[in-house]
Formats: sequence, C-alpha cells, structure tokens
Amino acid sequence: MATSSIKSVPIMAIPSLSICHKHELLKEEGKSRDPKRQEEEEEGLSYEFLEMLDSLPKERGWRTRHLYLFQGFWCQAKEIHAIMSFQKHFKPLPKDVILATIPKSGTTWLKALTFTLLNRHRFDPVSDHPLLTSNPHDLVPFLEYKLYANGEVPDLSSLASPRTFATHVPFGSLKGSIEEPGVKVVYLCRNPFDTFISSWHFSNSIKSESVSPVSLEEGFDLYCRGVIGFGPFWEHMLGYWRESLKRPEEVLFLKYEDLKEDIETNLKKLASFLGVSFTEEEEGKGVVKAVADLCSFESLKKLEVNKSNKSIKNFENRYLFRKGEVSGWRNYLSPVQVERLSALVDDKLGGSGLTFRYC
Ligand code: PAP
Repeated sequence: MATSSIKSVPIMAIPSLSICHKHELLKEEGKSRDPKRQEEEEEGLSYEFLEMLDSLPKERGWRTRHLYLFQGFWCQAKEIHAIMSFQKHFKPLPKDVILATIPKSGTTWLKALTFTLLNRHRFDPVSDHPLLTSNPHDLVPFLEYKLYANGEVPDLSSLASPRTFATHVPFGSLKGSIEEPGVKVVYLCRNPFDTFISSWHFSNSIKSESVSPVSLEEGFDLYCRGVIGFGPFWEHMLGYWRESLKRPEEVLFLKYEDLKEDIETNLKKLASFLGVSFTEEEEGKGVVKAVADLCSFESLKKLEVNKSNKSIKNFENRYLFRKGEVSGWRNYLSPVQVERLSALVDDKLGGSGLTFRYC
C-alpha cells in the first residue's frame, strides 16, 4: 500500500486554536507552562485540548516529559490527539486488516510479513521488492502516528483492498472503531522482559532533548507500575488475548518468540488467517521461505533505507533494528528485578491461559 496517495483534510471537530492564540490565553489567565514542553509536546494542540489534558492523571514520560492516563492507558499528548481523531473519523471496511502491538513487540516485523504476504502476487519476494527501498512503517501506516497524526483526517477511499493499518491502541479503545464484519485483527505479543529492555533502549535513543534519560531502575519501576506507552502491558495483552479466544476467526494472537522459533509455520498460520493461504505450488517453490528471509531481522537491518532514513517523525529507522533476539533481558535485569516482574506477570496473567516460555 502506498501512503503517498493519501489525501488529508484538516479536522474541524477537535477545537484547535493557534499556538499564538493559546499563549495569549494562557498569559491572560496567568497560567505558565514550560516553554520546551510547549514547543515539542504541545505544538499544534488547542487550548481546550490542553485543558482536557491537564485534567488527566500524569506521570513522567519515557521520551516526552509526560505520559497521560487516557481511556485507561498511558500515552503522550499528541498520541491522544490523534487517537481521538481516529476514533471519531475512521470508518472500517470489510476485509480491513489491523496489526496491533504494544510498542517494541515486533511491530516492524509484523508489518513487513503482512505486507509481503498480502502483496506477493504483485511483488515477488525475491526480486525488486518495495521492502528493499521502503521501511515497513511506510508500507503499513499507523493510524495514530501517520494517518490521523496532527489533526489530519485522511481520505482512505483510494486504498486497495484489503486496506492494512497498524496501531498500538489497546483493544478496548479500538473496538468501537472497527465494528464491521470481516475486519481482521492480528496481535503480536512479546514477552514483557524483552519488551521492557527494548523499550528502554529505544526511548533513550530517541527521547526529546528536554527529557532526562530514564535509568534502567526508574524505567523498570515505571514499567512494573504499568506506566509505559499504551500500557499497562498486561491489560494491553489481555484485551487482545481474550478477544482472540472469543473470536478466533477475526482476531489472531501471535507471539514474537514463536515467530523466532519457527517463522515458516507461523507465516502459514498468518496467511491462512488472512485468507491468502500458500498453495502447494508456492510451498514447493519455496515462497514461504522467501517471504521469511526477506522480512528477517538480518535482511531488513542491512538495507540502506533502514540505516539512514526516517519513516516516523522524530526517529531514525536504524533504532527499529537493535538486536532482534529472545531473552536478551538476561544481560540487564538483577535477580530482584526478575523476581518482581515474574511475580507481576503471574499475578496479572495467571489463569488467563496467556503464558511465555522465555521468562
Ligand atoms: P515499534 O513498536 O517502535 O514499531 P517494534 O518493531 O515493535 O517497534 O520493536 C522493535 C523490536 O523488534 C526491536 O527489538 P530489540 O530492541 O530487542 O532488538 C527490533 O530489533 C525487533 N525487530 C525489528 N525488526 C525485526 C525483524 N524483522 N525480526 C525480528 N525482530 C525485529
């Protein structure tokens, strides 16, 4: 899917006073805000929106100054703005495919795999493929970071079916926007230990200059208290897990560790769920392996587009490809931390049927 063809019109529904106007109003009312916060985190947000924001519980952020508790999950000011827009304006179509993850669970990988699977008759996975020159985030756009970012309302009518989108939004806040028979959701989950370490590295690599680095200890405590983008992580996982048990035809729950262990079996599962199963002939010709190889960490990491470009505002693609391993957390967490997170996982996920082999 090419995102370049997406036309945008400004949102009228969310009030938006200009920054200048906002500053004047704040001055008149004798309120003061940190200028750096205004510049980076609040740029383009209306006074009414900022007032709403100030009514929400907040905590220190990982890569912006604050995370806000919105609809029961933690996120940044601009994410809330975009989510409100997409909740209001997004109209699902039958056959839409939504890729859902909590950050650092393998979103980039899932986007690459799904795009390649769905488009394998247009683009041969072994030659001249769009993934060789485009980052997966450019091929499958995020609802909240790309399409509805900054108060835009995109015209999605020209996108070819099945339209494929991605989101980090928890199921509870997504479901109202995708109520349409035939919409398929794929959730990729990663064990909380590796997800935490990946989030910690990533946030410190791309954080705003005005935000002090999050130490491992501080980040770990925030994570265990649920304060992480789109967290608490256990609620994020359980929302999609329960829905996948209830509606397995519409919601597929995958695990990063399973994909690492046996990508071909999981690719076939994904293809079958999406209604694009591999034929015997394709299997015989090695197409499953070709898709897996094209989308592998090693293959994507070495591409020029993933070394130098930026696909999402504010961060370079290279930060999306760090180690791509399972159990790397063992090099970082102390026995006390492991005990705390293990107990939390047991407490929150125990009895749900959702388990991880690598914790
Ligand atoms: P996002 O939420 O910001 O989009 P996401 O792609 O979910 O990030 O997560 C990045 C993690 O997936 C990184 O893990 P690490 O920090 O432990 O290394 C990244 O290396 C890993 N990753 C990216 N692409 C792949 C891939 N093709 N195969 C396996 N892992 C990958």
